[in-house]
Amino acid sequence: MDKNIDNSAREILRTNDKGGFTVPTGGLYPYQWNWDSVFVALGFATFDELRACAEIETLFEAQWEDGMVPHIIFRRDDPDYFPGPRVWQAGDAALPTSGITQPPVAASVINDLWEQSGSEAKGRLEALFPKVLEWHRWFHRYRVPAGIDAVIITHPWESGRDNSPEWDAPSASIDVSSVEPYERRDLQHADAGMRPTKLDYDRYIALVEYGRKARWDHEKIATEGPFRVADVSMTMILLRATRDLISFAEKIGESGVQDELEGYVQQLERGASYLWDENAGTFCSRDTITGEHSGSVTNASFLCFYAGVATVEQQERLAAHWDRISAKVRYMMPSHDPDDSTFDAKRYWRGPIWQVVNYMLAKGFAECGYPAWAERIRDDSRELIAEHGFNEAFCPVTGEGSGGRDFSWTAAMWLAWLGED
Ligand code: 9WN
Repeated sequence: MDKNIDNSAREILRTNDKGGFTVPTGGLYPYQWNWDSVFVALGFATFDELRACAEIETLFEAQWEDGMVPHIIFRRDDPDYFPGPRVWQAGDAALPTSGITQPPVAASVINDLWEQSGSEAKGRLEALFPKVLEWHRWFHRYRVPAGIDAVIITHPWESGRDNSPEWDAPSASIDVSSVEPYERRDLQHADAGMRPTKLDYDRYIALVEYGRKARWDHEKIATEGPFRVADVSMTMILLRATRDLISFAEKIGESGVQDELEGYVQQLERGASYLWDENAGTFCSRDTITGEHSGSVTNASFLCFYAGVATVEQQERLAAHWDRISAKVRYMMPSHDPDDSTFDAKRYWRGPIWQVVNYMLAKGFAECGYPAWAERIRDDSRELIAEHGFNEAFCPVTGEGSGGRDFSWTAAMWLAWLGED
């Protein structure tokens, strides 16, 4: 273990800790984000397991009555971020939130944390079980339509992979003509060449305005909204999380939900088939309005291993992509295919590496009989942090940091996954 890096990682979590919840980084993201907090709990657990519980508990404090856990919680208004609570107009007056969700990694992380925790933390994690279950039910009520069986996102931000080229075609028909004037704040904190474009932002805001006008009625948004894409990462993550929720339920004696959860697993396995693009030889997202596959090979395509869902033939096709991509970039795993014309090594989810996705990938590879891939991912991830610091993301060609600095989930990944010998 490198003690200096360990100390810096803990220091970042302490600095970004705003009292029971952590911001992803100062300035650029001054609020609590959903999947960031859950991954951050893994980092806290390495030195303070009760603080780890608090991170997930504060996230679930903002859970909506219908079960949705929102993607941002606005505990106080902060001019550093746009769009803030006044734009979203969601959640309740006491705890304003955004109106959309993010990848449901909670069940998987809680299941892992429970295994390693003492009795007090175990009890607090068990108390989260019904809340996590309600969130999974929300997905199945609103976002996993029969016949598609994969998870639909209604805004690119829900995927957590904001400007992936996977959203380019499905976003093209979003009407941005009536977007109210706005001022971006992200560009005050990060290089414009690393952030989404103005057109991307106009579309993001058009979708927020659509949802606000629909009063965040998710039944309407998911059946009539302008952006309804079956997302490969959401589907693989929810599938994995459901398997982990079944395992957690067994451990804590919650025996009444197994059939329901097994039904969800079967449905999401069918959803994975819906996302398989035979032509491109990969799992990828699919526009449910046009039926078109994105045809893209992304880091999310490889989450099929984490979800335990690829057949032998599918694994062979993905292995060919792995060989091609790993020969092309210095560091694995880029968020987008370097052979694709839309690849952009520094711009957010169009190329850079994200440590939290690498963490899930390595887990899946190790479990599915690809130890060399898991090791490559881990070695590269360690080197990126050791050489370039705790960046939001990293260029897969040079290793250079991109986006925000002193990033909470990158620090957490070091502590929970990369720092050990
Ligand atoms: C919008 C906080 C979040 C991450 C996302 C990442 C980025 C926000 C933004 O930052 O998204 O949600 O403003 O760019 O794409 O995965 O949760 O770290």
